[in-house]
Amino acid sequence: MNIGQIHNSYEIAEERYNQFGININDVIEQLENISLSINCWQGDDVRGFEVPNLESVRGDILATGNYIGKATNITELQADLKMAISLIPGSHRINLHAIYGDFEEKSIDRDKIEIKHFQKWIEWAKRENLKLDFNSTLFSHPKADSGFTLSSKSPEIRKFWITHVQNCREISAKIGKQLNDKVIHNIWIPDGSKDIPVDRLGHRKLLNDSLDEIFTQKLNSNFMQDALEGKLFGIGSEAFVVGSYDFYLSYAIKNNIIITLDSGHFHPTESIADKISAILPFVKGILLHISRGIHWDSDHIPILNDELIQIAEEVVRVREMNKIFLALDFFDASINRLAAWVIGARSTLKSFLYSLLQPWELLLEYEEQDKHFQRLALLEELKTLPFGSVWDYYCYKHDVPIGTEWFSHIEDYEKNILKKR
Ligand code: RNT
Ligand code: ZN
Repeated sequence: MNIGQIHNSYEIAEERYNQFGININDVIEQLENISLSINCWQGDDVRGFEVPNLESVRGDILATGNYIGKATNITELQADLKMAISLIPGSHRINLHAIYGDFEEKSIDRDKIEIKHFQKWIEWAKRENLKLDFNSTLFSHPKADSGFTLSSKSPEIRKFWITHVQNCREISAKIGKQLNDKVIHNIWIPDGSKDIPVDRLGHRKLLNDSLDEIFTQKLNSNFMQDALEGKLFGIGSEAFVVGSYDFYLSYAIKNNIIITLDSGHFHPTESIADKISAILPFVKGILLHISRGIHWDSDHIPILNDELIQIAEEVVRVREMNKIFLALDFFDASINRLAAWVIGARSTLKSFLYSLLQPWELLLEYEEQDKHFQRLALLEELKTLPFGSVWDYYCYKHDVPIGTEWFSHIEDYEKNILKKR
């Protein structure tokens, strides 16, 4: 696309949106403040760099596909991320999991990880001008094979995982200190059972106690904050999930902790968009895991569909960006993994741009005056306004490829680098 065309289309869009009282330059500024925490685990199908490299026996984390070129070490993953980020407009964060440390070919168990194992990431983040987030990893490990970690009935197993999470919290705070930033540390556990248990309460009491013990460790809240992520079911935990949404929402409210809402973690017709305004007044914050479930929590690449738009609209409408954090959470091993990041991130950013380009005051006025056909018709009208021209301009402004121009970057990288791995 030539630059003249981009400018012309942008000017037409400026006028069209102006007719509805929307200043697209202001909108672009707002979009620039939207930062996504990009999931490093899309780069290698959630395998990580531990020695030995263990697979989840339960399948709750299940990447299907065998596309060539997955990253096998930190250097490769950093190079892949750098390439993908260069095709995503705006400034974003990288979300790490504890299994992505620099373990130097040594077997370092989860209860032994330290900040030194993540120093390579910190130095890289400094060089690339990126911020980091962090996750404890309580899956793909023999001590998670029974199906229970923090809620296990075995005191040794619980102790092991409590130590792991405490190490991860400390690492998060140290990353935050070195990058002068507040790192979000997210906890998701696979705990649950395939079949109907008789002691749900017992496991939930143990999870409560383990979390209480974890949070007795006081860290500098300027550098890290915790988030808790529940789930409806997993493969291997169909009948019972200890850390359900009800459990964590209650715990998060009681203990002033961020709650994580993953768009794949609810009943298929239940949308996390509606939950935002319902719980935001009561929680410290909401971390969104943007994902796309097809029939189940399948972690497909997010696309610009109604569900994603509704989530972005609600985030924009509640107007409390300081309490809402955005992260991507998907893993597709059947497609070029860098392209997966680019598609997921660009679609998510598009959903925010689309939501920001709405005449909120006018829509509200219609609603409050019971002008319901006008509200519905205007929302429909917005769908065909030249939002794509604003998106193209946004990419141009941020010096990333416009439209399909990014394909060739990925194709070359695949040919020259991924195919040779
Ligand atoms: C699992 C959760 C969790 C993971 C990542 C890898 O169902 O969604 O967030 O996907 O931590
Ligand atoms: Zn998630």
